Amino acid sequence: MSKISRRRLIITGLTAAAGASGLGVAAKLAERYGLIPPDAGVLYGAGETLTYAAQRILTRHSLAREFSPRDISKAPFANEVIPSLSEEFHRMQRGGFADWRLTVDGMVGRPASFSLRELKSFPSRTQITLIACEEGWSYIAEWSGVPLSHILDLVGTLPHVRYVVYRSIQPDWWDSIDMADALHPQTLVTLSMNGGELPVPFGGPVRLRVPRQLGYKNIKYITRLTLTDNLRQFGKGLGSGVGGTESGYAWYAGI
Ligand SMILES: Nc1nc2c(c(=O)[nH]1)N[C@H]1C(S)=C(S)[C@@H](COP(=O)(O)O)O[C@H]1N2
Ligand SMILES: [Mo]
Repeated sequence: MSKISRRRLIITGLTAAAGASGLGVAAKLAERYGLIPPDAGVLYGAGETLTYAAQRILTRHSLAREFSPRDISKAPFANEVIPSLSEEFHRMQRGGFADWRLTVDGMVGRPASFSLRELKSFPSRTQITLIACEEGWSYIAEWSGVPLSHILDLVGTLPHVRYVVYRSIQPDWWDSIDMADALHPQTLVTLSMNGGELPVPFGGPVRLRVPRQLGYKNIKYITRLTLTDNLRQFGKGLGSGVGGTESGYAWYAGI
């Protein structure tokens, strides 16, 4: 069966099942095709599964909208960082983040740890996109950085990997994305904003920008990427920390 007709079949099936016999059947279909988000069955259950599965089938390759330079917000809003940054962070900040490392481990062929200088030497992509907080505000900015896919190529992901877990220097702030988002060209290990250094309030020196998902998936002060085939071993096993599922927000926050 061709890819398109298989896709159409799955989505028709999901929609019909949700309409006719309720979301439970849709969830069963999604399970058969490996489209279950890690927080399904907890707060959102079948409804979340349907959203995630439908988006994955329909928009796997779609791009988040990119804007033109005149759309860039004059006064971008930096959300308050809670808890405040540690003394370790400020020590590195005083040293121009020369000691900052991004460690990549888990299901990779060649675990690695990159300095900021190394990250800056990698191929870079620049894009003007919108970031939207679930609490209602949004702004548009230009972000540059290394496509996450490039870093994954460097370390070599193992065949059965399913998620990238990304962690911040703030231990409670971590999240994860599936490989469709991890390999997506707009998912950036972000190092710069509006043409300059990425300011600390906006997540500098290193932030993960996932422009196809809501603000809380865009974790600031990234220090570690872990490739895995299951999320149960991280935190409460729901795929994210205080910014996401542990506070009742959906793991998949596609926009
Ligand atoms: N490490 C860390 N990452 C974080 C947060 C945070 O407090 N700490 N806040 C999140 C939330 S809830 C949102 S909406 C966005 C806000 O991004 P902004 O400050 O660029 O507006 O960052 C996300 N990433
Ligand atoms: Mo947010």
